[in-house]
Amino acid sequence: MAIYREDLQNEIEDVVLDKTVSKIKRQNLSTILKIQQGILRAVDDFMYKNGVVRMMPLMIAPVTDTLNHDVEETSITYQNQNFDVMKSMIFHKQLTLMNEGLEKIYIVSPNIRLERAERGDSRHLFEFTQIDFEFKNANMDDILTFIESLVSYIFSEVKEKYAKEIEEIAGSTEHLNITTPFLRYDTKDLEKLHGPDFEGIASRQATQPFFLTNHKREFYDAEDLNNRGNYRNYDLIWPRGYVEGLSGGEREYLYERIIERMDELNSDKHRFRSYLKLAKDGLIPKTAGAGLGVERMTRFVCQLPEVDAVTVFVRKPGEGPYLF
Ligand code: ASN
Repeated sequence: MAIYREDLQNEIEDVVLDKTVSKIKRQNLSTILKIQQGILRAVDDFMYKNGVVRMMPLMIAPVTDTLNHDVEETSITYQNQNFDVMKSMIFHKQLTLMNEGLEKIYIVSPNIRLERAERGDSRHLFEFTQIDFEFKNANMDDILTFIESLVSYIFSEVKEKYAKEIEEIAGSTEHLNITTPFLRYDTKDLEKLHGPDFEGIASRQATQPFFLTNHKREFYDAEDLNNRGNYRNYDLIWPRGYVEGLSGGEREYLYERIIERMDELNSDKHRFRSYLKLAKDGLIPKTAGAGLGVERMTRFVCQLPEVDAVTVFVRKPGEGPYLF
């Protein structure tokens, strides 16, 4: 008997539907979500205590993060204008700090990056949330110190309030015993030492979080003008093989510098014409900041190999069909 396309489609969807229901009903989900809530609560608490003002997230915008890698493009038309889904609020963070009364801001920011199926690995989701923050007149050292305090606070809070849940899911809370300052490595040095998989190797060897500085990537991350070809940006790397959990940088904010970086990276200047006008008028403030991946942090706290193991609904690239 011939199997019709539609029958096959139905059969596949039934299997996926069963998997979806099992994922929602799985035994450890409530524990994971409680721990994640503890993380977010600690973040809000820490930001509040440190005078970092919360703003609400945007989900669509005419310009958004150019990213350092290729994703599937999508466009939403609203009032005859093209909007992109929010890949990160980097430009919105910079512009918000034009306001004279604001020095430090953060957003619990949902981001959509329609990753290609090849990114269907243990650490990518095509939709995720980052704690995205930006400080006026800050430099790399200020931000790295802030991250150390933020992470220490979150871990000590969740250890205190959710020890039972973390032990249940991760077997212990030992991985949350961290000491600051975190070590700082330059990508160039680590690459010399370990070769192309330097981040993975260093993460697997480490038992403490560490910073990886100096990545050549998006035009908005500042180049080190005293050391051209090097960059004033950074990632926080989770130890025990959990790899990158945060990225950020000092920003380019001067018109000539932005143009130089955009030329280098072949960026679409027309798309950024309004941003460039502001830069030309000297209106983009000098800032630095970073974004901390919520699901990746939950994954580390819970010591789960897959980031998609912390989500309620499947958001792993290349795992379609997606039913919900
Ligand atoms: N949020 C990141 C930052 O502040 C940017 C990103 O998510 N690509 O640098």
